[in-house]
Amino acid sequence: ISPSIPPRQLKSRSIESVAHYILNRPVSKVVVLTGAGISTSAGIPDFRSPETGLYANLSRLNLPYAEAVFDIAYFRQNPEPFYTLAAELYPGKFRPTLAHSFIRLLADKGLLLKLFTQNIDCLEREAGVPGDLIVEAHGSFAEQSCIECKLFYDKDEIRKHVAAKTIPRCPSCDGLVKPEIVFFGEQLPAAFFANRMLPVEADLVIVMGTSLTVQPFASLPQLAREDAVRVLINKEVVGGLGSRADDVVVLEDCDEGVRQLAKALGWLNDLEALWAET
Ligand code: CNA
Repeated sequence: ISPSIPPRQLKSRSIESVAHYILNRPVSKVVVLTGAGISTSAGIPDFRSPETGLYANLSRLNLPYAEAVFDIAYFRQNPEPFYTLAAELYPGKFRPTLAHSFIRLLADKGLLLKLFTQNIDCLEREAGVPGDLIVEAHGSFAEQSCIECKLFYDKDEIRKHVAAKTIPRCPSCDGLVKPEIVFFGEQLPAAFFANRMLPVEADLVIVMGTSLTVQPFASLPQLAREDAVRVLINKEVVGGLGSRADDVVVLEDCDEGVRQLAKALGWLNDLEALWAET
């Protein structure tokens, strides 16, 4: 963090100044970049938090290395660890967090240009963020297909397999079926590449709950223009955020960070009402 650089767009590097910037500029293009940290308060562990993250708790799966559970080459040989984990993480069990509702609120106010999420839990959709404003950069559990012939696989069928802890196979070629979440070694969805330059258009980029370690997603904040404001709400400083004049770093829990921002905007009641409905 470089607090010595004086801000240019903001009066000070504070949440209150960000709220003033949003309300008075007027800011109309907000890009939000999220990761697993916005869903931990829903009860879904992230990957890399030291004690609670999935990577610290995978010994029961007997993996050669933690990332193997999401590695396409390993999945071909042994899909069981992934399906064991999928049963625990499968959408439908979790409630969106206040941070998800804040993104919905930005959309409702007509400010959200795009949400890029690395999450696969579909909680943004469940919070009511319109689908056309979401780029699921690492795919999601929303669809599934055969990894060999790519045949689409039925949602109810995969749910049955996940619940029964059996491995779904393609009815056409007997290949393994996998939810369309992006594994290490796989290409990101076309929607990511079609939208990846949008941060250049943003007046405000909000980064929340991500370690920014997975490329190419991790490069998105750098695309923000120098005259745009960038806000990081995270438990730790990541991705060099804080280094620019108009960067604001909020080292807080995501829900607490959005609560503070909503309060400064005069939107706290709207936010809490939205969240109560989900
Ligand atoms: P990560 O690498 O585990 O990093 C999480 C970041 O969030 C870390 O910097 C934490 O300090 C921070 N953090 C955790 N909890 C909070 C909190 N409550 N408030 C503020 N900050 C917090 O996860 P990334 O998303 O950066 O890594 C990318 C991977 C994680 C993607 O490929 C995802 O598919 C994958 N993932 C997704 C989910 C999900 O969908 N909910 C869960 C676990 C992993």
